[in-house]
Amino acid sequence: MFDNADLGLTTWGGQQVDTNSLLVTVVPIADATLDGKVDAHDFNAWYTHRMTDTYSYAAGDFNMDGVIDGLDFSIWENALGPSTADPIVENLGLDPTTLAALRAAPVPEPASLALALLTTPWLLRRRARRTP
Ligand SMILES: [Ca+2]
Ligand SMILES: [Ca+2]
Repeated sequence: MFDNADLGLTTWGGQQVDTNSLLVTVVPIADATLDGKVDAHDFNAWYTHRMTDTYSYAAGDFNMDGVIDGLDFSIWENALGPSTADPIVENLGLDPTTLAALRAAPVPEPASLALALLTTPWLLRRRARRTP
């Protein structure tokens, strides 16, 4: 249950509401914005009101202990979950299929390349001596 005095919504579920309305809904934990997902907007609600005394879930008091603090941040962070995004895909703009192909491609080891470069002249000299 949420106090619309904290949210300031004018409509809820297609009906008009005011600051005296109490809103009843089921939301994921740490969903301060009541939009059904936990994201940066919920963090912003917590960040804006951090280190203040309030029982407002919409302001970021996710454990409803009357203060918005690091415990509430931890609840938000845990609700956010581990990131499934690959930073290489995101930063370089590669599609996941191309990245998977690049990762699967064999890469010659530097030691093998150096050995090949060092022995090639010796092999060529040896072959030259054998040819009449
Ligand atoms: Ca949200
Ligand atoms: Ca709290």
